[in-house]
This record gives sequence, structure tokens and C-alpha cells, in this order.
Amino acid sequence: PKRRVDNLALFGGERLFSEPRHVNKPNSPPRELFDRYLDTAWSAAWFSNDGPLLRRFEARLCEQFDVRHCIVTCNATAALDIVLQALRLPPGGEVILPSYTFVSTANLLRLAGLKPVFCDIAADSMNADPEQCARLISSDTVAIIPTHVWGVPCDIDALEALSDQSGVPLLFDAAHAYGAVHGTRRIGGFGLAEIFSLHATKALHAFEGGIIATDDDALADDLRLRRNFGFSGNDQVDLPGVNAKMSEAHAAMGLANLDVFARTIAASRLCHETYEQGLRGIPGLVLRMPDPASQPNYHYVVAELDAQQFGMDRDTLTRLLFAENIWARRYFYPGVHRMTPHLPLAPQAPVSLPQTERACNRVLVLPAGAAIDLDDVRAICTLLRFISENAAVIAGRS
Ligand code: T4K
Repeated sequence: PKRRVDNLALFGGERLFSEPRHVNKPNSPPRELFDRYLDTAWSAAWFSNDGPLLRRFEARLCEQFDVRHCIVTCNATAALDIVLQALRLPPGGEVILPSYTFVSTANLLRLAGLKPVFCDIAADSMNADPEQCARLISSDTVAIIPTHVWGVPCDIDALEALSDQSGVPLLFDAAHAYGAVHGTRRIGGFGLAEIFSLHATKALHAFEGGIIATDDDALADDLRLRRNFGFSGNDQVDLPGVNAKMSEAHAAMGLANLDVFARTIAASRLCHETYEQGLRGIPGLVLRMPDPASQPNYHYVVAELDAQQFGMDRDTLTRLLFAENIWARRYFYPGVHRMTPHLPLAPQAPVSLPQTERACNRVLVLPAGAAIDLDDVRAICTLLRFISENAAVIAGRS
């Protein structure tokens, strides 16, 4: 442990870790489990295009989410892309989404000729504020796409009511929310469709991948065509689809990770609890606590830093941590509405999203998940406490 400020790596001391500690080291199922699935694809020499492993994966997801269709894709961005195409939204249409989310959705909207309209988040949940969404609805609104940020379910009832009243389709970005429930229903069963990411850094992953969960039969049929170039037969192409397919190797990883998911959650929860204990009482450093009622996956450890109380701003702290090889991240800084492709065109005034900006300036996502060593977590907590106790001196020097 560091005993003097000079021991901090930023000031020339030895790094706490010789290798980077990442926000989400990917979860690895037992190798034999993955191999067993992969072997079946190997012996059948069937590696892609709606293969048997993909079908098994989709069937298991349907059962879990209690939905009629799960369309699995090569990633969540491609999944949302084909959903937007399937909805045939009119060019120039407005889509309401939070700015406090990953940039992928807004990018897709721009590429599709749609207009992102950014809503602010509710301070308590960091999710799209339904009242704001209601105020932003206009005659040009064609969709609403809130995100279950950090796996915390949105205010689903209010958003579904808004969608019902306005007739505007509601899609959920459920990239972080695999495993969570709202009331008695799994996330995956709400809105017109919910879209999950199976990226390597996610709670459930398939190296890369995405899931579209929906109860809408016509939408599902359309999406299956769009995932595969629009083919409905060997030489019959019904619509201009893309290649959004998932390979059998990826499906093997998805299935293997599904098999061990209960263990994954238990390990992630232990990691979260280790942080809760280790950071307790540090002034100005507050962990966001998952609500056990929503059966969280505990995949992210999200801290909020009050610079005044902590005695140092979030970005100085981030620099100190990076120097120690702790790659904590300030997601989703600076907010999508402040990213170059999404800045308002002059002379329009910049959008004001105070809660989004507050989160962007305070959030620090710490290395976590099922794959992290708990001794590393304890060492990170000890370091954070040391930094907090010496914040004034350190801030002065850095
Ligand atoms: N919606 C939301 C709300 C999302 O968060 C995302 C993706 C999407 C939609 C779109 O889903 P996909 O189309 O990706 O399926 C990462 C992920 O690449 C991205 O999937 C994720 N969200 C986002 C929140 O995080 P970056 O730019 O932060 O990735 P990167 O390379 O900096 O990796 C994060 C950390 O994980 C680094 O410290 C390195 C470490 N890492 C990464 C990989 C890939 C590993 O240790 N091992 C690995 O294999 O976006």
C-alpha cells in the first residue's frame, strides 16, 4: 500500500499494478464448456447462417425473457440498425433518447437520416426522465429509445404509458440489463422490442453480439430477413437487408456463458459488496447501489464523486488511477449531445441537459465484474481511501 504521497505513480512511485485493471475484464466460462459447444459446430461443419447453436441460443433466450422472438445478431448496433430499418421511419423523423448513453444509437439515427432529440436523465436513476420525454414529443416524433443505464430498469410504466398515449413506438436499449427484472417480468419483455449487447465487456457476452427481444411476429419476420441480406429463399431477396448474422463460434460462447450465468452474477455481486465495504465512509465518493428488487447483475461498479467533499475533481482522480494502471472510466463523458457528430448546428443554442452534465462530470466506473480478483478490489479501495485522506496535498501537487 501507498504510505506517502510520493509513492503515487503519478509522482514517480511504483505502479500499484504492473498490468492494467480494466472496467470489465471479460467473463470466461470454463474452456471445456465452450469447446464442447464449438465441437458440435466443428463436426457439423456449420459455422454461420442461422446455425443450430444460434437457434439453441435464441430458444433459450426466448424462454428466459418469456417473449415470442429473440433475434440474435453480430452486435447490438447492427441489431438496432435493422430494427430502425424494419420500422420504416420517415426521413427527418425525430427520435427521443437520453444523451447519457453510449454513442452508438445517436450515430445510427444520424446515418438513417433521423434526428436525435436528447432528453435529460432523472438524477436518482440516471435513466431517461419520462416527463422530459413527454415534453419533447412533437408531431415529428417517430420513436423513443431509452436505455436501462448500468442495468437499472428505466421508469418502464411511465414510458409505456407515454408510448400508448402518443402512439409513438418505444424501444429499449437493454445493452447493460441482461438478467434484470421489472416487477415480475424480465427485462426483454417491454416496449415494442428490447435490444441487448453481448459485447465481450457485458455481463452476458458472446465475444460480440446483440439480441432483439420482441413479441411482435411481423417485426420478427422482417428482422430475420434483414439480418441476412433480405433472403427469403436461395435466390429470393425480399428487401434490402444487411449482414447482421452471428456465427456459431459466437453462439457457442453465448451458450457457455448462459450456462454459468448464476455463478457470474454471484461473483459480480461479491465484487460489488467488496467495494461497498472498502469505500464506506470516504467523503464525497458515493457508490450507486443496485436495487435488489430488480435482480441486478452487479456488473458495473459506478461511483459518483463530489469534488468539494472529496477534495479533488473526478478527472484528477482518474489521472491518478490510470497512473497506477487502474483504468477507471468516466462513462458517458462528455454526453452524446456534446460529441462532434451530434453538436447542434449553429446558430441553435446548445441543448441544456443539467442532470446529464452532472452525471458526466461526476461518474467514475471502477474495474469490476465477475472476472476481477477481489484482492485487487481491496487494493483499489485502500488506494482510494489513501487518496481521499491526502486529497488536499495531492490536488495541490497535481
Ligand atoms: N448501448 C449501450 C448502452 C452500450 O453501452 C453499448 C455498448 C451499445 C449500445 C452498443 O453495443 P455493441 O454494438 O457494442 O454490442 C465499450 C464497448 O466496446 C461497448 O460495447 C460498450 N457499450 C461500451 C460501454 O464500452 P469502449 O469504447 O469503452 O471499449 P474499450 O475498448 O475502451 O473497452 C473497455 C475496457 O474493457 C477497456 O479498459 C479494455 C477492456 N477490455 C475490452 C475488451 C474488448 C478487455 O479487458 N477485454 C476485451 O476483450 O466501449
